[in-house]
Amino acid sequence: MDARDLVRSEKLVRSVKVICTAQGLRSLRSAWRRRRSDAVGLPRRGTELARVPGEVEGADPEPGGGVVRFARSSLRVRVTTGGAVFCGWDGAEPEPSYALDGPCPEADERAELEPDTGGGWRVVSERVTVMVSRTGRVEVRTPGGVVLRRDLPPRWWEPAGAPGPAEPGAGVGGEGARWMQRSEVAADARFFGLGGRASGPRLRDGVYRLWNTDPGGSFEPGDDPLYLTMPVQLVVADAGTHLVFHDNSWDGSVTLREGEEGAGSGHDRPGSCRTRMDGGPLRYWVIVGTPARVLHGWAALTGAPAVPPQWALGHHHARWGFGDAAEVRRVVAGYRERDLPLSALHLDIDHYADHRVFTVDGAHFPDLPGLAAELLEDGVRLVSIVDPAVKAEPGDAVYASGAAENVFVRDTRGHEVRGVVWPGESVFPDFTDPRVRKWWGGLYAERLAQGFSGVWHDMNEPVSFAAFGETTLPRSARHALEGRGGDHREAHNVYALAMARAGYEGLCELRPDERPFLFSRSGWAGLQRYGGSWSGDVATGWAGLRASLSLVIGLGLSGVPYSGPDIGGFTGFPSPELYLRWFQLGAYLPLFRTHSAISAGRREPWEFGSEVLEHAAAALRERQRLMPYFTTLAQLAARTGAPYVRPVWWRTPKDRALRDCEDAFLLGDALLVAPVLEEGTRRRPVRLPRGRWYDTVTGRAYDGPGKVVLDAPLSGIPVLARAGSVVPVTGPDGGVELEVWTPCQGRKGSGAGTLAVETGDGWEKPELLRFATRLRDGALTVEREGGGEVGYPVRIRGEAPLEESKPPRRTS
Ligand code: NBV
Repeated sequence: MDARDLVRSEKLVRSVKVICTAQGLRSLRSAWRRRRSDAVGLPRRGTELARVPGEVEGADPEPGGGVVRFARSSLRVRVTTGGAVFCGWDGAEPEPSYALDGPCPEADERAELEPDTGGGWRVVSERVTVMVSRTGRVEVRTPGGVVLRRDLPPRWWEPAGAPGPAEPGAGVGGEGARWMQRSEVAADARFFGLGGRASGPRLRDGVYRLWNTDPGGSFEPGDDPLYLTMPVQLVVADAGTHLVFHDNSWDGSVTLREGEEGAGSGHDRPGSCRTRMDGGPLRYWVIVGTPARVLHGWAALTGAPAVPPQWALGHHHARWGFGDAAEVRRVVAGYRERDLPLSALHLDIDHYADHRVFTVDGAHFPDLPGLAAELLEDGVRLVSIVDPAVKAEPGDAVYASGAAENVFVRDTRGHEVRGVVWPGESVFPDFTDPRVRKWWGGLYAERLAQGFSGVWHDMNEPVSFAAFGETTLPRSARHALEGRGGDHREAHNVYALAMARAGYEGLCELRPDERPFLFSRSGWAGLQRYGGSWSGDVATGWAGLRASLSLVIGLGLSGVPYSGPDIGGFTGFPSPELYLRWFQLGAYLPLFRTHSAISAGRREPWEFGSEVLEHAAAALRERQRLMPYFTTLAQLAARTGAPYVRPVWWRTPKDRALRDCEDAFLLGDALLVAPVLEEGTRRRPVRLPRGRWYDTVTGRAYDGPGKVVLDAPLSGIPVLARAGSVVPVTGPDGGVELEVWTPCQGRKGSGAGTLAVETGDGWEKPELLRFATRLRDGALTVEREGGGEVGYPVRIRGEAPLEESKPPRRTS
């Protein structure tokens, strides 16, 4: 029996135990109910007819491109002002969309539809050319004519007698057809993204399902799908980088196959990607450019990432199972007495009365507002878990108010859909209804009154326990879908996104002077507008540690830059070494949070012996020191879409060795972090992008591209700084200082860095100060771009000290 079998049989034993309890019986009943409602509520898939577009018949120009007509379909191509290209089959338009932030971007009037040789059509624009063949093959090319992506003619399977392709918008919000499209990319291309995936960040050959799923128990690399899927992929190849987003929230899958290069024979096998959807429109966006440009374009389309309040960039501590206020006080005192910085403490479902959302267990937490105020004196904020399920009981105040307002999801017969979650039999608000979002947002007033400073959305895939079948709502459950109407097949993947919107907008209204702090387990394209995410229930083990890094990088490349793992893993008992390595990685990730399950071991840094405590304390202090850098990265993410945590190929996507490197990352532009992901490692190879890099502990210089082997003692993981970079840090007196890493000598001897001048946790947009560094004839200068005083103390690091002509010592 291998480890996976063991986990499976443990899960089986658990389900048997669960079924023998009252809650178990409820989940058995609920699973039957779900099966029954789908049996009557879902249309039967009878005879289906397959369709392909057929031969081209003509084209009609429109601003930004036009519509190419085929015998059995049509394709709209529209280049928009930011350079993003929209392709919509069968009359699909960019709107309505859950992903887009506000109205669709304007068409780029300069892009025009022109006839092409061979009966096809093309749209030429500044950054991209789209070629449409006679049979509906679409090629996206660089302005130089290199093909980045070739989408083969799609295929639909539609119920006989369903709305035909001639009906504009068929399939948007309606029954529509299943469809499949195969695409080809360069043989050397690598795939990234698709939301939070445990095996990545490079997405290898396999089928990746698009259906937000609680894996149950915990997950490891290989478990797929997880809580937060989204149909957005980033494809990185020598010829260029592009992003493709299928704006469709139905259940589906993406099958990826990396290409093969013909070892000089010239016969390359292209990489391929097959996207299948169970319904909904076939419409997609393509954005072409450098990784930075592409992510910028993606944020322009789907919204700027919310900037977390400053305190949310510090250390958070959580646990499912803090028994009472006294335990919370003890934990916070433990941090204080050991002089360990702590920004926030999270209360899980056990602080609720009988697990009911928006309540407090008064016996164990008799004066929560008082506790919150007391902790705040120590600079510690309280964050509350918020689950979407509401106990279906007339005496429950939230249920009563929701029932009166008619906010809960109903089945096809008009009855409330009942599921089972922590409080027992529960109902689910329909967040796809603006009216319901407003109602739900108002409920956060209770959380604020209890003294909470932020919220943590959980179980919002949404989960409803089931003894068999899917642990979610019936697919036939009805949803408002912004007034269009539809069912759970279309609403499932956007449920958490809409819940995040409800929470975010509620908090903005209730506390207008402060930026909300919200992070959510599930979500979809656009989640970043409202907050971040976290890894969910990652299994404790070295594999889980690796998976948690993959998730953070993948989410960042999918547009959600703020996330982090449960440090130490959600389940079980990490060894002191594993805990420490997880902690050291977590200190460089946006959400820096220790957390664990109720049955798991403790995660306080002092629980693992004095050596771990000493090194964890050092990691905490380093995080504190880097706070101005993290604040700056949060602002840059909001303005440019660039994630804080970037793959090592971010600036050099043509470096193939870097494209395959998954065990290190760039934190902003300046730092390269190489965590320890294997037991017993005390030295590790680090692949460097081009340029000079300094070991931040020894100050030694290394020149990339190439591989170096660096010490990784228990006291700290390797972190390198880019030559010439300016890293804003907290100085010894508590003020901001600029850490300048000596640029290279000579022509290439320059660098830069940014500081976002902190303005508090309100909405004021901080000024961004940019600094340039230069080393000429041994003299290092630091200047503020645009003139003016540097205004901050400067500390030179690296091997060539100020005013010395000695070039930095080279090592390889
Ligand atoms: O609320 C309890 C847990 C929570 O601690 C965890 O972080 C979530 O991912 N929650 C899941 C529900 C229970 C999972 C077994």
